[in-house]
Amino acid sequence: MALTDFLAASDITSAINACRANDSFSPKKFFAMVGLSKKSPPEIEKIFMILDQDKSGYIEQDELQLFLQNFSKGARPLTAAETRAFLLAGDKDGDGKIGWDGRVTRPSGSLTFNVMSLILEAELSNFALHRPPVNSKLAILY
Ligand SMILES: [Ca+2]
Repeated sequence: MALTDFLAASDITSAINACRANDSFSPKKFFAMVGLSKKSPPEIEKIFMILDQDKSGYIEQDELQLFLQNFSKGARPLTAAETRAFLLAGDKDGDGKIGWDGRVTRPSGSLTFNVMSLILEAELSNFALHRPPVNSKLAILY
């Protein structure tokens, strides 16, 4: 299974070209351009599994750094700053890696306000289709 099974090659090319310059990568913009924003949760889960190259169940920093190369082999690695920003946007529980279920398991006080709002924004888009378990921190927030 490859990402090109889910995404249009022309969209991938445009998205990769749009972030050619170092430090021009924005996860949100990239996801929109490549068509990921329009995918259903089961499709996104399959894509997640491709990005999780070592099948650890999480996308760790080294996998994030090579994120673009999943889409196009010749793409550049993300810079340290981009990798860190991406991790902050997607690491919903502050454990230093991005998980698929993304439940908030730490007290919200351990996260800065900015990170929290990014998390909530990301969670809100999932929430309609993926209701969190009643005992999760997230369920309390809602
Ligand atoms: Ca992994």
